[in-house]
Amino acid sequence: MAGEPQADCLFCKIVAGEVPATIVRETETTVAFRDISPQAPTHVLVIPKVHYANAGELAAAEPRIAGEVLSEAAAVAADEKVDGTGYRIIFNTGPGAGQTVFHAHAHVLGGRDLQRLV
Ligand code: IU
Repeated sequence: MAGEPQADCLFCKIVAGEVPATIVRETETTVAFRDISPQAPTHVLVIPKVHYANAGELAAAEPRIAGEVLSEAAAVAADEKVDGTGYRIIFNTGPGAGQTVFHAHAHVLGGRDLQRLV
């Protein structure tokens, strides 16, 4: 069922503590942990504890939690002290945009110059 943990989902397993991750922040509804393959000095993923395949589905079903993912992403940037210089929040949404893990997540990237994308 939508929002329920999925047995084959890596990020649901991180939420459940069944797969290790370096957790940097946690709230009642979100977890933030370091990306296993960092693309910048700061590369943290912020995920909702509930399972939705991507950010669009999360926002449609649980707009309050989607907002909390965003505010936690900003809090990560402040914790990592990249908010002064600038940072990027990315939601890859769908395989054509490079999404590889189908549990909604925000990438928080910072600590180096980030090329303008659009
Ligand atoms: P994507 O937007 O779905 O491509 O991002 C998935 C991210 O999850 C990607 O940056 C991976 O490096 C990261 N990741 C992880 O942190 N730990 C894992 O065990 C796996 C992927 I698999």
